[in-house]
Amino acid sequence: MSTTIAPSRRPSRTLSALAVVVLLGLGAVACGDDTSDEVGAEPSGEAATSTTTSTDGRTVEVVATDFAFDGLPEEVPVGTQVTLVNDAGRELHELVAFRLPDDETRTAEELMADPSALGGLLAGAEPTMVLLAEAGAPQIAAVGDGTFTEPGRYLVICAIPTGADPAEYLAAAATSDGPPQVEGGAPHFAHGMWGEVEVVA
Ligand SMILES: [Cu+2]
Repeated sequence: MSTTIAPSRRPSRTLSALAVVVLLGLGAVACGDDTSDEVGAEPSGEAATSTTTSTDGRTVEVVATDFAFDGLPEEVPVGTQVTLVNDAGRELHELVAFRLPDDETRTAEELMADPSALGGLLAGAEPTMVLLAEAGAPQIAAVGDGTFTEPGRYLVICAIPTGADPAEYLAAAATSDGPPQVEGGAPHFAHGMWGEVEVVA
């Protein structure tokens, strides 16, 4: 179950921690599959959001690029709804948010720099939000609807395997309970596609 990402570029200890995170992300996608069609067809968010942040401060458009989240705010009020737009040429991207435990003092930067700590933290953790988007296509809300409903610090990552075929990945995620068996390299967060958001009451 740890063979879904290419092992050639990373030490095995790092790889196993990354694999844990990838598995978590993929599992979330599979579980939320049955709601994806309705959300993907929901048009109302497009007219309501501007290129960055709407005037009410309650909706935020995050643009996924290769490999970063543009427009991801450092701090938002609780109730803020995020939408994901994929502005990359080809890669599938996702926005997966994990609420960090209240007693977790390490920053996202510190966690991302220590794969074993990251793996330990996220093992058994459920993401509160999973949004996916193919390039130029409406987002798929696989977990939640993009709304941060609870105050706290959130780690945001994209764990899509680099180079994975978007259609193949989504099809595999929709038809399996486990991780999709698709070709791909290291998860996008290994290239820096991650961030931290503080949600305040
Ligand atoms: Cu990505």
